[in-house]
Amino acid sequence: MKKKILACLLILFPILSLGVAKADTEKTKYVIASDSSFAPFVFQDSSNQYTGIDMDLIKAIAEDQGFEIEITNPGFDAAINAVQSGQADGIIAGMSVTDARKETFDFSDSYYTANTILGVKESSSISSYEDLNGKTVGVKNGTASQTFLTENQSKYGYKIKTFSDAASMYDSLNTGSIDAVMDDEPVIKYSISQGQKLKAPIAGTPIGETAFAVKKGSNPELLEKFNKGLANLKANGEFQKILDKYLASNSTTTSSIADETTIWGLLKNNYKQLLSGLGITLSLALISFVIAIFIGIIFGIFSVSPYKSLRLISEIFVDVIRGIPLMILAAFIFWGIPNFIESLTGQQSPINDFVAGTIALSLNSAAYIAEIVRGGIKAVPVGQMEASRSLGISYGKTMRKIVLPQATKLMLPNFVNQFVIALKDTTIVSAIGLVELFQTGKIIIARNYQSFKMYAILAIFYLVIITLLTRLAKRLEKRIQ
Ligand code: ASN
Repeated sequence: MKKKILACLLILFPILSLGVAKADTEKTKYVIASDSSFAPFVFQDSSNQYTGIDMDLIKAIAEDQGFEIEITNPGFDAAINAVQSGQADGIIAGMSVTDARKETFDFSDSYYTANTILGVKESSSISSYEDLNGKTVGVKNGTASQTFLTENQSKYGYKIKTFSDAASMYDSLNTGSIDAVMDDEPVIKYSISQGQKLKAPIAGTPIGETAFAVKKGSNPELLEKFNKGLANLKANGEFQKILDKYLASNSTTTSSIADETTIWGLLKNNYKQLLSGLGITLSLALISFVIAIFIGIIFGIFSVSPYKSLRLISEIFVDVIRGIPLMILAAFIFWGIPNFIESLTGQQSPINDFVAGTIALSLNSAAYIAEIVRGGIKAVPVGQMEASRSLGISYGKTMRKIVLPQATKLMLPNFVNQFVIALKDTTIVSAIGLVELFQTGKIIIARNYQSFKMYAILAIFYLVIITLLTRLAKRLEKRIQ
């Protein structure tokens, strides 16, 4: 068994490291990761651009200090992972400075002080922590609020439910599957000011200063530039202007909740984003499927080879890949491997999320395709191979000319099936923060809380695409048959 595992790591490692690009030692541009929905710190405005205190602040500091930035918004937990694995250079996401975090992050000077606070539905009767006994409180994974809840759980006897993003958390509160949420005070208060039917019955508890962070020991110059820039902006009044823009009671920045209450309004405001998400979903599915067919056929043919070693390699590949959930495979490639390489070489080795997603999906589908190919070949009666070999025709030629043409016909319907599965599986890959169609929808919901309509739109998008593609594939299949 040990040998098997070692052999499969040897096979997988070169494949996985293909997509890994070495980072430049001299940085001209910094990748900054942030939350996907944490208004007023970071959220999408009505034209789908990320805005908020954090976005304005990091842009102003970059301009003040003369460096370039690229911002990604995968969500808080994913942003933290991105910085720890070297996918991003820094994180700005209303992030609280805590002692535990100081072990793994270096923090800038503080630019805000936030409390964590309990949010409940307007109609809720919860008015103290004691009322939470037996109730369920939602919280975003990896946040300071989660630490607060965990530390006080035995005292108040509530259950904790963790979410990977704000959208699903607030949705669950709205639908009643959880009784309360714990989040930063400015965030809950901002939602209330934007018309969300929430209230905060208990005074907030301090969770620390809010600051920008880099991975401990890396990018010290970026931290220094941030601090210098922040000091300059505080001195020239720019910083206060940014705060006022989002926090003052007459603040004019609103998300476009009002015009997004109908399906038509949702589509009208977000069609560009949805189409771009759809483009990513289709590219992911198609590219990974082509690669998967290639790898799958090779391993499928290995699996029926007269050579035991080839059969063994194929068996290991299929067993390992089928035995690992796709989401873990994607997280391993996107966060795990760069983290491992960095710990070995000391060099940041970020891998693009699309590349990581494509590799994960390709490997996953390849394992199933290898099985389809094996089944197809096995379904061709052995007599045919024997007859051909007894006529003196080589194994390779018999495979190519006699067995494979018949097997292919048998495999076709399964290929179509596998493609549909691969297309649906793209949604799983959104876990690494890749903004494909599903993630696009979740980001939109995080802004307007229209989960019923938005998920209905997404379901219809997938249904239409999958129906069209299966029809097309059926036609092709008929022609080939
Ligand atoms: N305030 C949260 C934390 O530091 C950050 C967030 O949810 N974006 O954990």
